[in-house]
Amino acid sequence: MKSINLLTAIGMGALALTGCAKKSEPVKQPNIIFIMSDDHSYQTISAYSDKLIKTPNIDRIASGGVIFQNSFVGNSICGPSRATLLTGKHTHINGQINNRVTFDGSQETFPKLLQQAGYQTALVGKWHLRSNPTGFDYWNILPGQGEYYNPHFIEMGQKKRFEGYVTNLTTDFALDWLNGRDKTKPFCLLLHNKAPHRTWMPDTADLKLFADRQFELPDNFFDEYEGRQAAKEQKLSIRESDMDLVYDLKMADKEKEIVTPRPGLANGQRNRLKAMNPAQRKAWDAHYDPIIKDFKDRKLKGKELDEWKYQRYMHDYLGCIKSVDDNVGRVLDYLKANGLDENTIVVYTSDQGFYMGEHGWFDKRFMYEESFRTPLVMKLPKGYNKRGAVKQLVQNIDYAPTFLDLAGVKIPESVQGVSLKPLLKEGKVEKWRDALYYHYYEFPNEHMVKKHYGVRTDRYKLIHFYHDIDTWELFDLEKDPQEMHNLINDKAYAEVKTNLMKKLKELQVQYNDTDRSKY
Ligand code: SGN
Ligand code: CA
Repeated sequence: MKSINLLTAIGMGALALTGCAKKSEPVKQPNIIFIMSDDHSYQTISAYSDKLIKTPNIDRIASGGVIFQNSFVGNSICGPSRATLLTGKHTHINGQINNRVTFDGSQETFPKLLQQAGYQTALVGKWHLRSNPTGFDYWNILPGQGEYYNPHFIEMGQKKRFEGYVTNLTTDFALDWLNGRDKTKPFCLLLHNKAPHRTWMPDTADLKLFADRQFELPDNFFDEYEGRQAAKEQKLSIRESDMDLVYDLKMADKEKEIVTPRPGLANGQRNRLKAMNPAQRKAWDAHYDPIIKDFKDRKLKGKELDEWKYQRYMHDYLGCIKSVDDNVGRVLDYLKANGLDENTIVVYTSDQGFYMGEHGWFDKRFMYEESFRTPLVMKLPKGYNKRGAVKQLVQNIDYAPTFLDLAGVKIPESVQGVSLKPLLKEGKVEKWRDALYYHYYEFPNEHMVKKHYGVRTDRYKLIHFYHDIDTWELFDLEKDPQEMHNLINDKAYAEVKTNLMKKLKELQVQYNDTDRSKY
């Protein structure tokens, strides 16, 4: 075995380069594996907190490098986040302000620049940008949101259905590409999971994993949104029919006695079950049928029903994470077995954060912490010796310039993010940004989160909700990390407010977001 590994290693240009490098020197043109899941909250990664689940493989990435404690997105929703990843620009600049518009694939992106610098580039899994991917030597994407069971993939324009579970299949395709790639060139692989996106359908192997766990409700699960009008008027509540019993929580009883307000949704979930093969369906029903029966017998109401919904949600969401983590393990094992361990940076992140019942919610979109933040861990290649927590404020506009910088490619002037490279080496970083900018646009639409923009510093956050309302919110994150007390009219915070207003204006000028007439 050893000699085969050695032969493979010798065949690899990038590794050959490192072979000549001195011990502590960074690898020239490291390989890049960027794993991004869809809607994976930092609350459900044990490198951040093991209160809800253990994710040993994602944690392996963190322990081989760094864990960003203050990592954020610029617009907490899928398409916008992905366009920002590719361009290093906020969404009002790259045009992808919401999920409804089509990404302009003719613009400059980091995969295109890496290709020009000699990298092979590939994209596998969720894409959700409507136009065909550009800048990739190979792509194999899910159409739209993709399906969990027996999904279609579109491989370089050819649509085909595959039998199996989406997270396993996505990783299979990624590893197949790695195996077949031109081993004389460095590579950049984007592996984008569908999971754990709604409707949170775990693999049959993982259905029962959390069945016996009773999760504690978040302290602010029964939030009444005092002083926060936009929070009151959203439609992403677990406690309301926004979280549908049949669609989201799988109570698709055969008798069709459980009727929910949006029959279209229920039908959607029933159709998903019909698309399963007999073995998948058998395992599925063996798990859910007794839960459905018990649910019908108990006739829950009020807070008991709310709490039951929360438990069901957690069980299914966390079941999806288990498969994501297992598949991250497969990628790490592959790198190790193929001698790619030392010259590859492995990044794990999500397209945004997600609510695990905080404020009573699921979904994302708001600039409140749970969805504004996103997990970010990196296993670092040789020569990047920083380990443990990174505290600086970082944002998804920074990914593209970071990868370009690591590859030794000049970062275009028009890129709005900054390279994180200085944070990946030991030693003090003297100057760093002191505030982040955020802007969300998808209103009115599903979940009814109002348009808003805002600024966050280490300690404070200021948000302006606009369009059909005009409200401001100010939070002291040190005293009120759950963002329950809007201090906008609190005299004691008058000076803080003035400074934040000023900072917000500066950021809008810096990022060229002063003209809101077009939104
Ligand atoms: C779908 C979901 C929403 C979700 C959006 C955006 N509904 O519309 O709950 O907010 O995607 O998610 S579903 O009925 O289709 O599941 S995103 O991550 O793709 O931006
Ligand atoms: Ca998402």
